[in-house]
Amino acid sequence: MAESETEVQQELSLKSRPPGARYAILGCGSVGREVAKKLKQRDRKLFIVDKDESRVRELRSDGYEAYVADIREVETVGGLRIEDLEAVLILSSDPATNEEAVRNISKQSEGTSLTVVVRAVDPVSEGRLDEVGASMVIRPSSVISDAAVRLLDRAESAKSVRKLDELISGAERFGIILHNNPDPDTMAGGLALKRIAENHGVEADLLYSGRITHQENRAMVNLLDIELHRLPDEDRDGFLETYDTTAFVEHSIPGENNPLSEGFHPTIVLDHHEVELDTVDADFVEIRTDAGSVSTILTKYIQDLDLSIDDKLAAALLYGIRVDTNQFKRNTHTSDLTAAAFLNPWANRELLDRLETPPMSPETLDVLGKAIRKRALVGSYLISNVGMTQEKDALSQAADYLLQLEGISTVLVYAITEDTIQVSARNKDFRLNIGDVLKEAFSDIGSAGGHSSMAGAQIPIEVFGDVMETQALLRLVEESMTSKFLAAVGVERS
Ligand SMILES: [Mn+2]
Repeated sequence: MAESETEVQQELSLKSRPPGARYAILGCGSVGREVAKKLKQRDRKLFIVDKDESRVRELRSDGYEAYVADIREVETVGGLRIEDLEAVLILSSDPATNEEAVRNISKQSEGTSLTVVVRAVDPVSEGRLDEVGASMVIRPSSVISDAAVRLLDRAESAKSVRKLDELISGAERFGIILHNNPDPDTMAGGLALKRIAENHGVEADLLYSGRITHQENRAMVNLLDIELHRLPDEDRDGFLETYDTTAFVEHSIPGENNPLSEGFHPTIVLDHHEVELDTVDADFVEIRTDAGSVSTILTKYIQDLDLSIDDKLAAALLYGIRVDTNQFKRNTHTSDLTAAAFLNPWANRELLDRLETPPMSPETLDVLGKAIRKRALVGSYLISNVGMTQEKDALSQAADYLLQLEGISTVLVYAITEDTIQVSARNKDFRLNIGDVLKEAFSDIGSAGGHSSMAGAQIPIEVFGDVMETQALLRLVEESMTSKFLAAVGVERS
Protein backbone atom coordinates (compact mmCIF):
# COMPACT_ATOMS: atom_id res chain seq x y z
CA MET A 1 0.00 0.00 0.00
CA ALA A 2 1.53 3.32 -1.12
CA GLU A 3 1.88 5.68 1.87
CA SER A 4 1.27 9.43 1.38
CA GLU A 5 3.99 11.76 2.50
CA THR A 6 2.11 13.25 5.42
CA GLU A 7 1.01 9.84 6.70
CA VAL A 8 4.60 8.60 6.68
CA GLN A 9 5.73 11.79 8.41
CA GLN A 10 3.08 11.60 11.10
CA GLU A 11 3.68 7.91 11.66
CA LEU A 12 7.44 8.27 11.91
CA SER A 13 7.39 11.42 13.93
CA LEU A 14 4.89 9.98 16.36
CA LYS A 15 6.77 6.70 16.73
CA SER A 16 9.74 8.01 18.62
CA ARG A 17 11.32 11.24 19.86
CA PRO A 18 14.93 10.00 19.41
CA PRO A 19 17.49 10.46 22.31
CA GLY A 20 21.04 11.85 21.79
CA ALA A 21 22.40 13.87 18.88
CA ARG A 22 19.98 14.57 16.05
CA TYR A 23 21.35 15.33 12.61
CA ALA A 24 19.72 16.16 9.30
CA ILE A 25 21.14 15.60 5.84
CA LEU A 26 19.68 17.87 3.21
CA GLY A 27 20.32 16.62 -0.33
CA CYS A 28 21.21 12.96 -0.34
CA GLY A 29 22.95 11.90 -3.54
CA SER A 30 26.06 9.68 -3.48
CA VAL A 31 27.94 11.97 -1.05
CA GLY A 32 24.93 12.21 1.28
CA ARG A 33 24.56 8.46 1.15
CA GLU A 34 28.15 7.88 2.26
CA VAL A 35 27.77 10.34 5.13
CA ALA A 36 24.48 8.75 6.17
CA LYS A 37 26.12 5.32 6.28
CA LYS A 38 28.94 6.60 8.50
CA LEU A 39 26.62 8.47 10.86
CA LYS A 40 24.35 5.44 11.12
CA GLN A 41 27.34 3.39 12.28
CA ARG A 42 27.82 5.96 15.01
CA ASP A 43 24.28 5.44 16.12
CA ARG A 44 23.25 9.05 15.55
CA LYS A 45 19.57 9.96 15.10
CA LEU A 46 19.42 10.91 11.47
CA PHE A 47 16.81 12.61 9.32
CA ILE A 48 17.23 12.85 5.56
CA VAL A 49 15.50 15.31 3.22
CA ASP A 50 15.66 15.15 -0.54
CA LYS A 51 13.37 16.38 -3.32
CA ASP A 52 13.59 13.11 -5.27
CA GLU A 53 10.72 10.77 -4.26
CA SER A 54 12.26 7.58 -5.61
CA ARG A 55 15.50 8.32 -3.77
CA VAL A 56 13.54 8.87 -0.56
CA ARG A 57 11.72 5.59 -1.01
CA GLU A 58 15.01 3.82 -1.54
CA LEU A 59 16.45 5.43 1.61
CA ARG A 60 13.40 4.37 3.62
CA SER A 61 13.72 0.82 2.39
CA ASP A 62 17.32 0.95 3.67
CA GLY A 63 15.99 1.90 7.06
CA TYR A 64 16.61 5.65 7.01
CA GLU A 65 14.05 8.20 8.20
CA ALA A 66 13.77 10.15 4.95
CA TYR A 67 11.38 12.81 3.71
CA VAL A 68 10.60 14.37 0.35
CA ALA A 69 10.97 18.18 0.45
CA ASP A 70 12.74 21.10 -1.21
CA ILE A 71 15.88 21.52 0.88
CA ARG A 72 15.83 25.30 0.29
CA GLU A 73 12.56 25.62 2.22
CA VAL A 74 12.81 23.06 5.01
CA GLU A 75 11.40 24.26 8.34
CA THR A 76 10.72 21.02 10.19
CA VAL A 77 12.12 17.49 9.87
CA GLY A 78 10.31 14.49 11.33
CA GLY A 79 8.21 16.81 13.45
CA LEU A 80 11.30 18.60 14.80
CA ARG A 81 12.08 22.27 14.24
CA ILE A 82 15.48 23.07 12.73
CA GLU A 83 16.70 24.57 16.01
CA ASP A 84 16.02 21.27 17.80
CA LEU A 85 18.75 19.62 15.75
CA GLU A 86 22.45 19.45 16.64
CA ALA A 87 23.70 19.68 13.10
CA VAL A 88 22.52 20.05 9.53
CA LEU A 89 24.62 18.77 6.61
CA ILE A 90 23.79 20.30 3.24
CA LEU A 91 25.24 17.95 0.65
CA SER A 92 23.45 18.31 -2.68
CA SER A 93 25.50 18.60 -5.85
CA ASP A 94 23.92 21.92 -6.87
CA PRO A 95 25.83 25.07 -5.65
CA ALA A 96 22.86 27.46 -5.91
CA THR A 97 20.55 25.10 -4.03
CA ASN A 98 23.12 24.62 -1.28
CA GLU A 99 23.58 28.37 -0.94
CA GLU A 100 19.81 28.90 -0.69
CA ALA A 101 19.51 26.08 1.82
CA VAL A 102 22.27 27.58 4.03
CA ARG A 103 20.56 30.95 3.94
CA ASN A 104 17.23 29.33 4.95
CA ILE A 105 18.71 27.18 7.75
CA SER A 106 20.85 29.94 9.26
CA LYS A 107 17.86 32.33 9.28
CA GLN A 108 15.86 29.80 11.33
CA SER A 109 18.70 28.87 13.68
CA GLU A 110 19.83 32.38 14.54
CA GLY A 111 21.03 32.53 18.13
CA THR A 112 21.24 28.75 18.49
CA SER A 113 24.36 26.53 18.49
CA LEU A 114 23.28 24.60 15.43
CA THR A 115 26.22 23.39 13.32
CA VAL A 116 25.66 23.93 9.60
CA VAL A 117 28.03 21.93 7.40
CA VAL A 118 27.76 22.56 3.66
CA ARG A 119 29.38 21.04 0.64
CA ALA A 120 30.99 23.50 -1.76
CA VAL A 121 30.61 22.12 -5.25
CA ASP A 122 33.05 24.54 -6.86
CA PRO A 123 35.73 26.96 -5.62
CA VAL A 124 33.60 29.97 -6.67
CA SER A 125 30.76 29.31 -4.25
CA GLU A 126 33.11 28.42 -1.39
CA GLY A 127 33.57 31.98 -0.14
CA ARG A 128 29.89 32.89 -0.47
CA LEU A 129 28.81 29.93 1.68
CA ASP A 130 30.75 31.34 4.64
CA GLU A 131 29.05 34.69 4.17
CA VAL A 132 25.51 33.27 4.19
CA GLY A 133 26.04 31.51 7.52
CA ALA A 134 27.66 28.13 7.10
CA SER A 135 29.60 26.97 10.19
CA MET A 136 31.84 24.73 8.10
CA VAL A 137 32.38 24.51 4.34
CA ILE A 138 33.59 21.27 2.77
CA ARG A 139 36.14 22.38 0.14
CA PRO A 140 36.53 19.73 -2.58
CA SER A 141 40.11 20.80 -3.37
CA SER A 142 41.37 20.25 0.21
CA VAL A 143 39.32 17.07 0.72
CA ILE A 144 40.64 15.52 -2.48
CA SER A 145 44.21 16.65 -1.89
CA ASP A 146 44.13 15.22 1.67
CA ALA A 147 42.79 11.96 0.33
CA ALA A 148 45.42 11.89 -2.43
CA VAL A 149 48.29 12.32 0.02
CA ARG A 150 46.80 9.81 2.45
CA LEU A 151 46.40 7.20 -0.27
CA LEU A 152 49.92 7.85 -1.50
CA ASP A 153 51.29 7.38 2.02
CA ARG A 154 49.36 4.17 2.31
CA ALA A 155 50.60 2.93 -1.06
CA GLU A 156 54.18 3.79 -0.20
CA SER A 157 54.11 2.07 3.18
CA ALA A 158 52.35 -0.94 1.63
CA LYS A 159 55.08 -1.15 -1.03
CA SER A 160 57.79 -0.79 1.59
CA VAL A 161 56.38 -3.41 3.94
CA ARG A 162 55.86 -5.78 1.03
CA LYS A 163 59.54 -5.42 0.13
CA LEU A 164 60.60 -6.09 3.73
CA ASP A 165 58.27 -9.09 3.92
CA GLU A 166 59.68 -10.53 0.68
CA LEU A 167 63.25 -10.13 1.93
CA ILE A 168 62.40 -11.96 5.16
CA SER A 169 60.32 -14.68 3.47
CA GLY A 170 63.34 -15.56 1.31
CA ALA A 171 65.68 -15.99 4.29
CA GLU A 172 67.27 -19.33 5.20
CA ARG A 173 68.78 -18.15 8.50
CA PHE A 174 67.76 -14.73 9.78
CA GLY A 175 69.99 -12.93 12.25
CA ILE A 176 68.26 -10.01 13.99
CA ILE A 177 71.01 -7.85 15.52
CA LEU A 178 69.91 -5.66 18.42
CA HIS A 179 72.01 -2.66 19.48
CA ASN A 180 74.59 -3.07 22.26
CA ASN A 181 73.21 -3.54 25.78
CA PRO A 182 69.69 -4.06 24.42
CA ASP A 183 66.89 -1.90 25.82
CA PRO A 184 63.11 -2.52 25.67
CA ASP A 185 62.67 -0.77 22.30
CA THR A 186 65.30 -2.73 20.39
CA MET A 187 64.17 -6.00 22.01
CA ALA A 188 60.49 -5.39 21.23
CA GLY A 189 61.42 -4.41 17.67
CA GLY A 190 63.43 -7.62 17.36
CA LEU A 191 60.52 -9.71 18.65
CA ALA A 192 58.17 -8.12 16.11
CA LEU A 193 60.61 -8.79 13.26
CA LYS A 194 60.82 -12.37 14.49
CA ARG A 195 57.00 -12.53 14.33
CA ILE A 196 57.10 -11.42 10.69
CA ALA A 197 59.68 -14.14 9.96
CA GLU A 198 57.66 -16.76 11.82
CA ASN A 199 54.75 -15.99 9.50
CA HIS A 200 56.89 -17.43 6.70
CA GLY A 201 58.23 -20.29 8.77
CA VAL A 202 61.64 -18.58 8.86
CA GLU A 203 63.77 -19.21 11.95
CA ALA A 204 65.18 -15.99 13.40
CA ASP A 205 67.75 -15.45 16.15
CA LEU A 206 67.93 -12.33 18.30
CA LEU A 207 71.60 -11.42 18.55
CA TYR A 208 73.27 -8.84 20.75
CA SER A 209 76.51 -7.66 22.28
CA GLY A 210 77.32 -5.96 25.58
CA ARG A 211 75.42 -6.55 28.77
CA ILE A 212 71.86 -6.54 30.06
CA THR A 213 72.19 -4.90 33.46
CA HIS A 214 69.42 -2.31 33.61
CA GLN A 215 66.62 -3.80 35.74
CA GLU A 216 64.07 -2.75 33.11
CA ASN A 217 65.93 -4.72 30.44
CA ARG A 218 66.60 -7.69 32.70
CA ALA A 219 62.94 -7.79 33.77
CA MET A 220 61.83 -7.73 30.13
CA VAL A 221 64.09 -10.63 29.15
CA ASN A 222 62.87 -12.67 32.12
CA LEU A 223 59.18 -11.80 32.07
CA LEU A 224 58.85 -12.32 28.32
CA ASP A 225 61.27 -15.20 28.34
CA ILE A 226 63.14 -13.71 25.39
CA GLU A 227 65.69 -16.03 23.82
CA LEU A 228 68.77 -13.91 23.14
CA HIS A 229 72.06 -15.06 21.63
CA ARG A 230 75.21 -13.19 22.57
CA LEU A 231 77.52 -12.45 19.66
CA PRO A 232 80.89 -14.17 20.13
CA ASP A 233 83.79 -11.91 21.14
CA GLU A 234 86.01 -13.41 18.44
CA ASP A 235 85.34 -13.48 14.69
CA ARG A 236 81.87 -11.98 14.85
CA ASP A 237 81.75 -11.36 11.12
CA GLY A 238 82.56 -15.05 10.52
CA PHE A 239 79.78 -16.03 12.90
CA LEU A 240 77.35 -13.74 11.12
CA GLU A 241 78.22 -15.27 7.77
CA THR A 242 76.12 -18.26 8.85
CA TYR A 243 73.08 -15.99 8.44
CA ASP A 244 72.04 -15.23 4.86
CA THR A 245 69.78 -12.41 6.03
CA THR A 246 70.51 -9.94 8.83
CA ALA A 247 68.77 -6.94 10.31
CA PHE A 248 69.89 -3.98 12.44
CA VAL A 249 67.13 -3.00 14.85
CA GLU A 250 67.45 0.50 16.31
CA HIS A 251 70.94 1.13 14.98
CA SER A 252 72.16 1.74 11.45
CA ILE A 253 75.95 1.97 11.07
CA PRO A 254 78.36 -0.96 11.57
CA GLY A 255 80.52 -0.19 14.60
CA GLU A 256 78.13 2.39 16.10
CA ASN A 257 76.21 0.92 19.03
CA ASN A 258 77.07 -2.53 17.71
CA PRO A 259 80.39 -4.44 17.61
CA LEU A 260 80.51 -5.05 13.89
CA SER A 261 83.34 -4.13 11.57
CA GLU A 262 83.04 -1.23 9.19
CA GLY A 263 82.47 -3.31 6.06
CA PHE A 264 79.61 -5.34 7.44
CA HIS A 265 76.54 -5.18 5.14
CA PRO A 266 73.21 -5.88 6.86
CA THR A 267 70.21 -6.81 4.68
CA ILE A 268 67.76 -4.68 6.66
CA VAL A 269 68.17 -1.52 8.75
CA LEU A 270 65.32 -0.23 10.93
CA ASP A 271 65.84 2.79 13.20
CA HIS A 272 64.36 6.04 14.48
CA HIS A 273 67.64 7.85 15.20
CA GLU A 274 68.80 10.67 12.98
CA VAL A 275 71.61 9.60 10.62
CA GLU A 276 73.07 10.65 7.25
CA LEU A 277 71.02 8.37 5.02
CA ASP A 278 73.73 8.01 2.40
CA THR A 279 76.03 6.51 5.05
CA VAL A 280 73.57 3.65 5.64
CA ASP A 281 74.31 0.66 3.43
CA ALA A 282 71.66 -2.10 3.32
CA ASP A 283 69.15 -3.69 0.90
CA PHE A 284 66.23 -2.30 2.88
CA VAL A 285 66.47 0.86 4.97
CA GLU A 286 63.68 2.41 7.02
CA ILE A 287 64.82 5.23 9.30
CA ARG A 288 61.91 7.25 10.60
CA THR A 289 62.73 10.23 12.77
CA ASP A 290 58.99 10.96 12.85
CA ALA A 291 58.64 7.98 15.20
CA GLY A 292 59.72 8.06 18.84
CA SER A 293 60.65 4.36 18.87
CA VAL A 294 61.46 1.47 16.56
CA SER A 295 58.56 -0.38 18.21
CA THR A 296 56.26 2.16 16.56
CA ILE A 297 57.70 1.33 13.13
CA LEU A 298 57.36 -2.43 13.67
CA THR A 299 53.81 -2.08 14.99
CA LYS A 300 52.84 -0.42 11.70
CA TYR A 301 54.42 -3.32 9.78
CA ILE A 302 52.46 -5.85 11.82
CA GLN A 303 49.29 -3.88 11.06
CA ASP A 304 50.06 -3.44 7.34
CA LEU A 305 50.83 -7.18 7.04
CA ASP A 306 47.62 -7.89 8.94
CA LEU A 307 49.46 -10.34 11.21
CA SER A 308 47.85 -11.58 14.40
CA ILE A 309 49.60 -10.33 17.52
CA ASP A 310 49.66 -12.14 20.87
CA ASP A 311 49.31 -10.35 24.21
CA LYS A 312 53.02 -10.75 25.02
CA LEU A 313 54.25 -9.14 21.80
CA ALA A 314 51.65 -6.39 22.15
CA ALA A 315 52.85 -5.74 25.71
CA ALA A 316 56.50 -5.73 24.60
CA LEU A 317 55.88 -3.23 21.76
CA LEU A 318 53.74 -0.97 23.92
CA TYR A 319 56.43 -1.06 26.60
CA GLY A 320 59.10 -0.22 24.01
CA ILE A 321 57.12 2.85 22.91
CA ARG A 322 56.41 3.96 26.49
CA VAL A 323 60.03 3.63 27.62
CA ASP A 324 61.49 5.47 24.62
CA THR A 325 58.94 8.30 24.84
CA ASN A 326 59.13 8.34 28.67
CA GLN A 327 55.41 7.64 28.89
CA PHE A 328 54.64 9.90 25.89
CA LYS A 329 56.36 12.89 27.52
CA ARG A 330 59.44 12.93 25.31
CA ASN A 331 59.96 12.95 21.56
CA THR A 332 56.43 11.63 20.92
CA HIS A 333 54.86 11.68 17.46
CA THR A 334 51.35 10.94 16.17
CA SER A 335 52.63 7.61 14.87
CA ASP A 336 53.61 6.59 18.43
CA LEU A 337 50.16 7.36 19.78
CA THR A 338 48.48 5.59 16.87
CA ALA A 339 50.63 2.51 17.44
CA ALA A 340 49.95 2.58 21.17
CA ALA A 341 46.21 2.88 20.55
CA PHE A 342 46.37 -0.20 18.31
CA LEU A 343 48.43 -2.22 20.82
CA ASN A 344 46.62 -1.22 23.98
CA PRO A 345 43.60 -3.54 23.70
CA TRP A 346 45.85 -6.53 22.93
CA ALA A 347 48.57 -6.00 25.50
CA ASN A 348 48.75 -8.30 28.52
CA ARG A 349 47.95 -5.86 31.36
CA GLU A 350 49.49 -7.80 34.16
CA LEU A 351 52.68 -8.31 32.20
CA LEU A 352 52.86 -4.61 31.33
CA ASP A 353 52.44 -3.65 35.00
CA ARG A 354 55.25 -5.95 36.03
CA LEU A 355 57.48 -4.67 33.20
CA GLU A 356 56.87 -1.07 34.28
CA THR A 357 57.66 -1.67 37.93
CA PRO A 358 60.76 -3.83 37.80
CA PRO A 359 62.47 -4.44 41.12
CA MET A 360 65.45 -2.08 41.55
CA SER A 361 68.83 -3.71 42.22
CA PRO A 362 70.89 -2.50 45.18
CA GLU A 363 73.69 -1.58 42.75
CA THR A 364 71.36 0.69 40.81
CA LEU A 365 70.28 2.35 44.04
CA ASP A 366 73.95 2.98 44.89
CA VAL A 367 74.53 4.67 41.53
CA LEU A 368 71.45 6.85 42.03
CA GLY A 369 72.73 7.77 45.49
CA LYS A 370 76.18 8.68 44.19
CA ALA A 371 74.78 10.69 41.29
CA ILE A 372 72.63 12.69 43.72
CA ARG A 373 75.50 13.27 46.15
CA LYS A 374 78.09 14.14 43.49
CA ARG A 375 75.92 16.62 41.58
CA ALA A 376 77.38 19.99 40.60
CA LEU A 377 75.09 22.80 39.44
CA VAL A 378 76.04 25.50 36.93
CA GLY A 379 72.98 27.63 36.40
CA SER A 380 70.29 25.24 35.15
CA TYR A 381 72.90 22.66 34.20
CA LEU A 382 73.53 19.67 36.49
CA ILE A 383 76.68 17.62 36.00
CA SER A 384 77.39 14.50 38.08
CA ASN A 385 80.46 12.30 38.03
CA VAL A 386 79.47 8.91 39.48
CA GLY A 387 83.07 7.63 39.39
CA MET A 388 83.76 3.95 38.78
CA THR A 389 80.79 1.58 38.35
CA GLN A 390 79.65 -1.53 36.47
CA GLU A 391 76.01 -0.35 36.44
CA LYS A 392 76.13 1.52 33.14
CA ASP A 393 72.37 1.34 32.66
CA ALA A 394 71.70 3.02 35.97
CA LEU A 395 73.19 6.24 34.58
CA SER A 396 70.20 6.95 32.36
CA GLN A 397 67.87 6.40 35.31
CA ALA A 398 69.93 8.78 37.41
CA ALA A 399 69.77 11.36 34.62
CA ASP A 400 65.97 10.96 34.30
CA TYR A 401 65.64 11.27 38.06
CA LEU A 402 67.87 14.35 38.45
CA LEU A 403 66.10 16.17 35.62
CA GLN A 404 63.20 16.54 38.01
CA LEU A 405 65.29 18.74 40.31
CA GLU A 406 63.88 22.24 40.63
CA GLY A 407 65.61 24.83 38.45
CA ILE A 408 67.39 22.20 36.39
CA SER A 409 66.82 21.97 32.62
CA THR A 410 69.76 19.84 31.47
CA VAL A 411 71.51 16.92 33.18
CA LEU A 412 74.79 15.18 32.37
CA VAL A 413 75.64 12.04 34.34
CA TYR A 414 78.76 10.02 33.59
CA ALA A 415 80.89 7.23 35.00
CA ILE A 416 83.88 5.07 34.15
CA THR A 417 82.84 1.49 33.39
CA GLU A 418 85.68 -0.87 32.46
CA ASP A 419 87.64 1.01 29.78
CA THR A 420 84.96 3.50 28.72
CA ILE A 421 83.43 6.70 30.07
CA GLN A 422 79.68 6.27 29.71
CA VAL A 423 77.64 9.46 29.44
CA SER A 424 73.89 9.83 29.77
CA ALA A 425 72.20 13.20 29.28
CA ARG A 426 68.64 14.48 29.57
CA ASN A 427 67.24 17.86 28.60
CA LYS A 428 63.97 19.76 28.79
CA ASP A 429 65.24 23.13 27.53
CA PHE A 430 63.59 23.53 24.10
CA ARG A 431 66.33 25.88 22.91
CA LEU A 432 68.87 23.09 23.27
CA ASN A 433 69.36 19.83 21.34
CA ILE A 434 71.34 17.71 23.80
CA GLY A 435 72.25 15.22 21.06
CA ASP A 436 74.03 17.97 19.12
CA VAL A 437 75.64 19.32 22.31
CA LEU A 438 77.17 15.95 23.16
CA LYS A 439 78.39 15.54 19.59
CA GLU A 440 80.07 18.94 19.77
CA ALA A 441 81.54 18.29 23.21
CA PHE A 442 82.79 14.72 22.86
CA SER A 443 82.79 13.44 19.25
CA ASP A 444 86.46 14.39 18.93
CA ILE A 445 87.35 11.87 21.65
CA GLY A 446 84.50 9.30 21.35
CA SER A 447 81.08 8.58 19.86
CA ALA A 448 78.10 10.71 20.87
CA GLY A 449 74.57 11.33 19.66
CA GLY A 450 70.83 11.24 20.38
CA HIS A 451 67.75 13.44 20.29
CA SER A 452 66.93 16.95 21.50
CA SER A 453 65.78 15.57 24.90
CA MET A 454 67.99 12.55 25.47
CA ALA A 455 71.46 11.56 24.36
CA GLY A 456 74.50 9.50 25.25
CA ALA A 457 78.21 9.23 24.61
CA GLN A 458 80.97 6.65 24.97
CA ILE A 459 84.58 7.80 25.38
CA PRO A 460 87.45 5.31 25.51
CA ILE A 461 89.41 5.93 28.74
CA GLU A 462 92.70 5.63 26.83
CA VAL A 463 92.21 9.17 25.48
CA PHE A 464 93.29 10.32 28.94
CA GLY A 465 96.63 8.59 28.50
CA ASP A 466 97.98 6.13 31.04
CA VAL A 467 97.16 7.82 34.32
CA MET A 468 97.45 4.88 36.69
CA GLU A 469 96.39 6.54 39.92
CA THR A 470 92.56 6.29 40.07
CA GLN A 471 91.89 9.54 41.92
CA ALA A 472 94.13 11.46 39.54
CA LEU A 473 92.34 9.85 36.60
CA LEU A 474 88.92 10.70 38.03
CA ARG A 475 89.96 14.32 38.56
CA LEU A 476 91.34 14.54 35.02
CA VAL A 477 88.17 13.01 33.59
CA GLU A 478 85.96 15.32 35.64
CA GLU A 479 87.96 18.38 34.63
CA SER A 480 87.81 17.54 30.98
CA MET A 481 84.16 16.37 30.86
CA THR A 482 82.96 19.49 32.69
CA SER A 483 84.91 21.98 30.61
CA LYS A 484 84.07 20.31 27.30
CA PHE A 485 80.37 20.16 28.17
CA LEU A 486 80.12 23.71 29.46
CA ALA A 487 82.03 24.99 26.44
CA ALA A 488 79.60 23.17 24.15
CA VAL A 489 76.61 24.82 25.85
CA GLY A 490 78.43 28.15 25.79
CA VAL A 491 78.81 28.61 29.55
CA GLU A 492 81.92 30.49 30.74
CA ARG A 493 83.49 28.72 33.70
CA SER A 494 84.01 31.10 36.66
MN1 LIG B 1 64.40 3.53 20.57
